[in-house]
Amino acid sequence: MKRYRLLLLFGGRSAEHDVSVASAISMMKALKDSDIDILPCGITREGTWKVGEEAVKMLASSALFAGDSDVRDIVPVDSQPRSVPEALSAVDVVFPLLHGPYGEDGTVQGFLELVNVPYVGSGVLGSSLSMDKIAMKKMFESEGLPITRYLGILRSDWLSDPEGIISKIESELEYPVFVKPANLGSSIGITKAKDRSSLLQALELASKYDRRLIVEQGVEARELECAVLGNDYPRASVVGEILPGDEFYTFEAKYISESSKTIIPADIPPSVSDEIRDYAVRAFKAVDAAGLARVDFFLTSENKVLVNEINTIPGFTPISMYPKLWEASGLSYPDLVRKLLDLAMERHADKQHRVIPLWEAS
Ligand code: G1L
Repeated sequence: MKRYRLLLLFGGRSAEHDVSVASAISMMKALKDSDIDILPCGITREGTWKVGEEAVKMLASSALFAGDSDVRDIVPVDSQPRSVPEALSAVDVVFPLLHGPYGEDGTVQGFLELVNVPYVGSGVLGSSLSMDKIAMKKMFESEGLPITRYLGILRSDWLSDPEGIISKIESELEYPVFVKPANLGSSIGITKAKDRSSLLQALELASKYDRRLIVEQGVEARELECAVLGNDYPRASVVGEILPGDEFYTFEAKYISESSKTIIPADIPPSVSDEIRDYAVRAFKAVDAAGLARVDFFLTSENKVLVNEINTIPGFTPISMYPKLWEASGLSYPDLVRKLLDLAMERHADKQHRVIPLWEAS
């Protein structure tokens, strides 16, 4: 089997910088004895790229893994690259463990395309379509997937005509509604609005984070998730259920606290599970995702399935939902990572293929 050299990109210019750093540490620990060699590459909050000793320092000073003394034991000290170009040319593939704007929105993917290095996960189109909740829903609608009612709103329109926006929302949706910045991966800036005054505050808050906002119809439903793995012929895992500890699945609940419990496989009828797995693959293809994605669903009390969203950069520590869903489907964490690296290489080769030199085309 091929021994991979992997550049693990972590940190980044995002609110989830610390989550990414902590996830990089747990990923490196989990792969310590595998046949995958990891070179860490940290991106500071300011956007500076660090390799070698400076990247290790970023890991060792992790806010969420405070006082983690064994970080230095898991990094191969010899043969550390001295520059980012040297690091990029020393590896087979990049794992961009980066969240939010400048991470999953396609910007890092665009950079990796430019330097022509294989990377794990979706490309520019799949990443940016999945990052913008309005664009994502439009793709789902055109694929005929069932989704909740929603309204896309431009911040400029909200600022120039707040009353008009409020009455539009109230005429098309019912309380409670969820108000979100269209473009943030996490739960930051999200509010559940129960009446007009909380809707006003919610729009005010969300508009601080993005120039595009989305208002979604709230639904009384169970929350189910399905993992998808593959490129052009993706496969769906078993379905899992989230039992929210908080009122809804917040940033805290998702990454930090233990308040959310998961049930794998979810206790649902086989027909519902089949339906969800079919929608998961169709959602993946609808946004042109690649490698991996987690697709999140609502299941109403009448067993109606709705696609909520696709996440092309799901939590990826060994205890996160995505790896756990594959674990339950028979794929271990190290095998999953190896599969993702294989898929990255396959997709890279597939792209080189499409380049027909002009002098050869007739
Ligand atoms: F590169 C992948 F595989 F596409 C990828 C990238 C990022 C998978 C998962 C993640 N996740 C994150 O970066 C995280 C911030 C959610 C931490 Cl695990």
